[in-house]
Formats: sequence, C-alpha cells, structure tokens
Amino acid sequence: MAAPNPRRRRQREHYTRLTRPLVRDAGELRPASWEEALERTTEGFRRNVEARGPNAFGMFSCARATNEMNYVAQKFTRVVMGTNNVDSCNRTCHAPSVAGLAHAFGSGGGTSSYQEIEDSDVIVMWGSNAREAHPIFFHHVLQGVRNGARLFVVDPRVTSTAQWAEHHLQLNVGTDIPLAYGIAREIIHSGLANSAFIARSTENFAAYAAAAEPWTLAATEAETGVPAELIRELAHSYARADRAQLCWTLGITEHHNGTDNVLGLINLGLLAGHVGRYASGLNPLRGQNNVQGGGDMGAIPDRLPGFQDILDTGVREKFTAAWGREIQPRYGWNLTQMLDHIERGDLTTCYIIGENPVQSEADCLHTIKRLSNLDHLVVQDIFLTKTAQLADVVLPASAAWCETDGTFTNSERRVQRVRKALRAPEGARDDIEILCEIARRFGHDWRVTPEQAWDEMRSLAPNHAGISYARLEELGGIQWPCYSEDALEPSYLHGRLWEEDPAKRGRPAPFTVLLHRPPVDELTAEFPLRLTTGRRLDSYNTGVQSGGFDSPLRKGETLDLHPVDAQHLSVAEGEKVRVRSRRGAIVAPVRLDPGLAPGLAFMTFHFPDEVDVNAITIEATDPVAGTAEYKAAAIGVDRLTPEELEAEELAADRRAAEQRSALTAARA
Ligand SMILES: Nc1nc2c(c(=O)[nH]1)N[C@H]1C(S)=C(S)[C@@H](COP(=O)(O)OP(=O)(O)OC[C@H]3O[C@@H](n4cnc5c(=O)[nH]c(N)nc54)[C@H](O)[C@@H]3O)O[C@H]1N2
Ligand SMILES: Nc1nc2c(c(=O)[nH]1)N[C@H]1C(S)=C(S)[C@@H](COP(=O)(O)OP(=O)(O)OC[C@H]3O[C@@H](n4cnc5c(=O)[nH]c(N)nc54)[C@H](O)[C@@H]3O)O[C@H]1N2
Ligand SMILES: [Mo]
Repeated sequence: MAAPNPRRRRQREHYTRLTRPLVRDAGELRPASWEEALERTTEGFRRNVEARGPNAFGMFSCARATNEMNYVAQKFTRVVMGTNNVDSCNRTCHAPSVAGLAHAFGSGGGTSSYQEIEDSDVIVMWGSNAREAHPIFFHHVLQGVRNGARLFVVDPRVTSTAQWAEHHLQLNVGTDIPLAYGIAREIIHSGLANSAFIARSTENFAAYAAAAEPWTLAATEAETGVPAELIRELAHSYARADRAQLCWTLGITEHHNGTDNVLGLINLGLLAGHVGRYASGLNPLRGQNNVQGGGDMGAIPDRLPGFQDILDTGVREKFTAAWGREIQPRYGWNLTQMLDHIERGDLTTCYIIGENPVQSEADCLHTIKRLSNLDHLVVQDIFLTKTAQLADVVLPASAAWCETDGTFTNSERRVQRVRKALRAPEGARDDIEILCEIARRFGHDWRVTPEQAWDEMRSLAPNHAGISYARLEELGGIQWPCYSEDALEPSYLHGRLWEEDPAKRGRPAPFTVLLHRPPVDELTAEFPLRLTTGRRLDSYNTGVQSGGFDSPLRKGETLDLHPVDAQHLSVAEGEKVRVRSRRGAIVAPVRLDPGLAPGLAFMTFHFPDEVDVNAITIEATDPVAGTAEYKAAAIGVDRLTPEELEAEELAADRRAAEQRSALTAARA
C-alpha cells in the first residue's frame, strides 16, 4: 500500500450557504448589492439577445425547486427572453424514458402508482438500485414482496437492491437490448405472449417478433452473460403473472442508446399486456425530487406546461393569448444542444438555476471549456458551486424544499404541497421572486405568489386543471391527469388500451424494432476495464448538498474493483491508483467489491472536489434524448509508486490551479 502523502494539502470544499449576490470585477467575484447584481444580470441578457436574437439565451432550470418556480422559469424563458431554450437535469437522466413512453403511448409519465407496486405479483427492477437511490419507493417494493410478489433485479452489480431479489440477472453493461429480446423470444416461443392484447391494442408485432428471432436463450446468454435458466425464469414469471411491474432507472437510460433501451422494455410490457391495468405498468423512477414536475411545468425545450407540444398551433395560440407573446414555433435546444451551441458561439448568455453542470456533465473538462466561452453567465444557487465560481453574477436563492411554498411532483405523478418551514438565511431570496425582479426590469410587471403561478398554470394545462391548493390540502396529494375539480382519474395510465370500443381505444401502441449497439467507448489493451458510475445511499449527486460536512456516513470516493482484477493489477484495498480514460486521468483509492463482475469497475460522482469522476466519463449521447453514456466508459488502471503518486497529485493541483486562472482570465 502506498505511503500517505504528507505534502498533500488539497482540502475538500466546505460549502456554506450563499447570502450575498456576487458580481465579477477584473476577473474576481466580489460581493454586491441585490440592486447591482440584478442590473448586471439584466444588462448582460439584454446585450446578448439584442446582438444575436432570443436564441442567444439559454436557461438551465432546477429540478430541486418547486413546480411553481419551474413554471415561472420556463415562462421567463419564453415570454421575457423569447426562446424555447429551457431544460433541466432531466436531460442527464430520464429524458430517454420520457421520449420512449411518449413514442409508445403519447405521454411521458410512469404508468403506475406506488400503492399498485404492493399489489403486484412480479416486480422487475431493471438497471435500478432503488434500495439506495429510491428508498421510499423501495419500501413499497418490500411491502409487495411481503405480500407475495416475486422480485427480479437486472443489474451488472450485486447491489443492495439485488440482495433482496429472488433472482438477480447480472448482465454485462450495455447488453439490455439483447436481454430484452431474449426474454421476448422465450415468451413468444412458449406461447405466453398476450395475443388478444397485441392484436387489439398494438402494432408492428410481426416485425418485432422477427427481430427477436436470432436471440435464442443460448445467443442471449453468450452476449449478456446471464445464464439461460434465469432468462427463462424471468420470461415465464413476467408473462404468466396476472399483475406485473417493470421499473427502470439510469442503468437503462444513461447510455448512448438510452431511448432504444427504454423502448426495449416497453416492448416487453406490450408483449405481456402489462400496461394500462391496475398493478401492471411501466415505470421509470425519476431522479431529483421534482424532475417529473419540472418537465410537466414546461421547463423542457419541446413542451409547454401540461406536456403540450410546442409544434401544435392551437396550443401555441392558447399560450400566446394568455401570455401576450408569440411562442417560437420550433423546439428549443435541450441542455446537451445548448452546450454545443455555446461551444459554437451562438448561445452566448446562460441563466443556470440550481444545477452544477461543471461537475455533473460527462467529460466535464469539455463542459468547463464550453461554459467559459459564454459572454455572460448568471448562476442562481444556494451554494457557491464550481459552476457558480465561473459566473459573472451569482444570485443567492432560498432552498425550495424547506424555505418556500409550492408543490413537487413525484415519480407516480403525484403533486404534493411543500411548505415554508424555515426562514431563508438573511440576504437570500426566493427563486420566483428573483425571476420576477428580472422580468420587471424587462418591462413585465410580474409579481406572483406560488399559488397564483400554480393557478395560472392549471388554467392552461388540462391534465392539471383539477389540482387546486385547496384540494391538495384536503386530499394530501393528487396524481395527474386530473381534468376537473370534482373528479379523480384512475391511479394508472393508458387504461384506454383495454377498451372494447375501438373509438375509445385511440391509437395503438407500437412495438419498436431495435438494433443492439454496444457502448461507444471500446475496450482495448490500453483501456481494458468497463467503468460504470452511479450512486450510494449516503451521498447526493455532485455532493454540493451532502459532501461538505464531516459525518460517519461520508465515505469518500473509491474505485471499486472486483478482487480478481485487483489481484491481476497487484493493487490492494485502499491503495491509490491512476484511473485513465480516453478523456483524462484521476487518482482514487481502490475498494474491493466481490459484487462486481471481473472486468467491471464502479465509481460514484459524489466527491468531485476530491476525485473528479466526470473528467473520465464519455460524452457519447443518445441522439433522441441527448443523454450521455455515464454508465459505460473504458478505463485503464495503473499502480503508482509513492513518488509517482506525489507527482500525480501535485500535477492534479497544478491542473486545477491552471484551470482556475484560465477561467478567471476568460471571464474577466
Ligand atoms: N442516495 C441517493 N439517491 C439518489 C441520488 C443520489 O445521488 N443519491 N440521485 C437521484 C437522481 S438525480 C437519480 S437520476 C436517481 C438514480 O437512481 P439509479 O438509477 O437507481 O442510480 P444509479 O446508481 O445511477 O444507477 C442504477 C444502476 O444501474 C446499473 N447499471 C449500470 N450499467 C448498466 C447497464 O448497462 N444495464 C443495466 N441494466 N444496469 C446498469 C448500476 O450498476 C446501478 O446499480 O437517484 C436519485 N436518488
Ligand atoms: N458520472 C456520473 N455523472 C452523472 C450521473 C451519473 O450517474 N454518473 N447522473 C446524472 C444525473 S441523473 C443528474 S440528475 C445530474 C445531477 O446534476 P446537477 O443537477 O448539476 O447536480 P446536483 O448536485 O444535483 O446540483 C443541484 C444544485 O441545485 C442547488 N439547489 C438545491 N436546491 C435549490 C433551490 O431550491 N434553488 C436553487 N436555485 N438551487 C438549489 C444545489 O445547491 C446544487 O448546486 O448528474 C448527472 N451526472
Ligand atoms: Mo438524475
């Protein structure tokens, strides 16, 4: 094991709440009054939009904040700035789920409710470590298991979720489409497909069945690494079940073909008829607390509030009449495209509310380079994040979850109230209030309470029309769709697929033929290990809200390796090694995890100030959804002598310092 390095001084960041606006002068951020900061903000937006038109502006909206704030943020983007360039972290996680579900069923929400999970016979958790990342949902899963449900987990690692499963299918990273095809072929060949449902409510089955044909159990086992017997068991249990749930998360979506992966699972739901009925459904478990709501509120580039298509003339006319400004008849750029356009120099000013892309985007060194290309960057956050450190103006916000009133929408589409329980620190202001202040400086007399924003939204979004604050108070939470104040819809979506009457049934759900396209970052002798990245229970995303304190829970970053690989590399638990990819290199201590497969490594992205994992992840993105392949990089691991380790760490410090000064210069 390498000796500890006495000269190592790099400290982790201790984030403290922002309480004063900051503005950049001569390259440095300095405290400023709200008046000055808001003037600077407005002047920068105006200058860029006047010079280059409205699409020079881009908004990153906050999935940690309320529905009301997301409604106001997207309205600000569309009405005050005149562009549809608004998006959020949904792009980095479930945009493929939304795209896939919308393709199949016309809307992008999970189809079932948590209660239904408890009443299901079979629950499949696919690419989801819900025990750690969705612990509340997982309580419902465990209740389902107590009620007799059989739990299957499909994950390349023996996660703490997999430990609860009756069967764990430990597939190779990036082989979900072959596995889904193998299951489908087995269902079809065993006569277990739901032919009546397929004939009545779906289309394109013949082409799909033909595409599944090469994926025999043996061929599927060879490609995925999952034993044929387990594939057979899942296929038979899922198709024979009266009620079955297929739930998935980032193991499916964070790939260069994430939307195809999602469609592969939707195909299985259609094949077995497990959608549109009580306790049978297709469920992406959403990421941040309000990422479902952010999208529902229109903080995405292609939809207005209520998931209404921007390309629909009638929809646009309705919003134009209500808002008094023409909506651009084109989709805006999503977050990934905005970064591309920043690089090209045609998106020149950005307003980032509660996102930390400098540490969360794949290949983040590239992201930093891109962001420093901006003429004017405004960051509104509760902490001085690495992204805020690049800004021209930093605006201190209150924390939505405890310091504001409003609503959040969870993965089962349930809108729930949040209430102001604490006063924000002196000097910080509410996100909505800040947006209104800026809008007023552009001549829009905006002053809205959260409830007024909510009521305006539901007057324009039919699927939220019946969800009033009074009713939320009375019922404790309401799921959309909810079209009127005196009714509630069923807890599951797409019941129309089971209608006898073809007129009521609406459009059939299509099967999709998919190609198996392995991960982009190829394994070679130089980069022989597959790195997948994800989460642990005790930390949250880029660590801004969970990393900056001392706690026995705080474990720090590690490179998790299978003991066989560690032995092969002659590295021991705790030893610091160099982890290289085609993008960059980082240093991290090794942790042995026999729950990995040989050849597979795992890291989180929770401690980027110490170990910047996104310096080595790959930016390959899904062409439909724009989501990056965080789940599959190719890496090499090198042992380091104590001298090399010290040199490596000094070099990392030097790189960080260089980066900082280059950025400061670029932003001066
Ligand atoms: N404690 C905690 N909870 C969180 C968060 C947090 O940071 N910390 N973040 C929140 C957010 S923003 C999100 S989006 C969710 C994410 O929730 P999850 O998606 O459950 O979390 P991850 O750990 O990113 O990935 C899930 C699993 O995908 C598996 N996987 C990797 N590659 C593949 C593959 O090719 N195929 C399959 N089938 N599986 C694969 C990984 O082994 C991992 O166990 O969690 C939310 N909840
Ligand atoms: N390697 C790797 N990278 C990943 C992923 C992965 O699996 N692997 N997953 C990706 C996923 S799914 C996601 S969602 C992204 C997350 O990416 P980000 O959203 O960029 O990261 P967070 O750390 O969640 O940052 C949230 C920010 O919101 C601020 N905030 C919290 N509440 C409020 C509020 O009320 N108002 C305001 N104004 N700000 C607030 C916090 O201080 C914090 O700075 O990371 C992505 N990056
Ligand atoms: Mo996420």
